[in-house]
Amino acid sequence: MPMRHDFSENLMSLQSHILLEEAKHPSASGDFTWIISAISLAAKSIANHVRRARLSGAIGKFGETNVQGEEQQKLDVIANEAIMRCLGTRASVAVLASEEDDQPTILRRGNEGGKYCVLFDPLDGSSNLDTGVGVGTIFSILRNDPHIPDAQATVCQQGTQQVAAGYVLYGSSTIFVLTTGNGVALFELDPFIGSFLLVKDKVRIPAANKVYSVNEAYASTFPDGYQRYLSWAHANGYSSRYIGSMVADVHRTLLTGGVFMYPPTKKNPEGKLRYLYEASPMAFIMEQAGGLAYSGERRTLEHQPRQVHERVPVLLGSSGEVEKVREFLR
Ligand code: AHM
Ligand code: MG
Repeated sequence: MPMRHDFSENLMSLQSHILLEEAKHPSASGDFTWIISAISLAAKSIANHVRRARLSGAIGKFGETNVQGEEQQKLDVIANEAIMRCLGTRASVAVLASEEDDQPTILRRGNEGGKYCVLFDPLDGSSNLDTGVGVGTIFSILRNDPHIPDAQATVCQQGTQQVAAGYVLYGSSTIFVLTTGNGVALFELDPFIGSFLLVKDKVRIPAANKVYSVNEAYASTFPDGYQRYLSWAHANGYSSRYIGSMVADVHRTLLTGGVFMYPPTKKNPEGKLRYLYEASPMAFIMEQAGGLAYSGERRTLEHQPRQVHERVPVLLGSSGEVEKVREFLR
């Protein structure tokens, strides 16, 4: 009797997934596949460093502050280097912009080529590293306009212009979440074969879940609307979850629903999170999963940044929960 195989459960790597996506666009050149493969290589290297951080002495401060005035951890620097080294040699990358670097790095100008700009936060939530809490890499891919000579002006694009966005969560497992504007796909690193394997395609965020995620210690300095929302949530059976690592908090919100917020505070009147490589890619992922993302009155994706490290307020998550918060903000 011939053997029967179940092809519905075939293994699909991140690489194959991207190749399949590209095949849907007859004009695609494969450049994009190279970029995602570089990010995935960097992610595996970073995951390895994060997993062995204490054993290899990579825990703790690097001894310098970055352009945002934040103290760099050793692993911030290691992660930044890993991404720069993996992406720097790809011919399709024109500009790289990192949370850790003052100015974007121009790799190729004008007719030297380079179709894309890659913006990233190499290791978000790194102040949590010493305690073994999940941290992550966030990235956003934009098209490069070779006619704009200035790197900052090149990357200051609205979130709606993103070609792709994603994050890698270095948690109890290493998770790669990606959108290219055609839904959200979730991959998990199989450490034994060294590949990110597709776990779930077309991820959808639940429309509602009575959970909010915010640093409530700052609540007395939030604008009124947020304070009224929190009082309402307290009276209406809500639960709170806050890790203090955006990638981990957003990932939980994506899978189980609820709302994640970083409102304006007294210390950070514009909010703390950076637009181009934190708020905007996460907003793209949320919307592609059926959720919502706002920065103030405006959809986060419609915000026009003026500076590479610009900060915006963040409100994202389940459509029902985000709308509820917005009722209080009006
Ligand atoms: P970082 O990019 O310097 O790591 O800062 C961003 C992190 C986010 O991961 C997290 O959502 C936020 O800072 C937490 O800030 P706070 O400690 O003020 O709640
Ligand atoms: Mg960050």
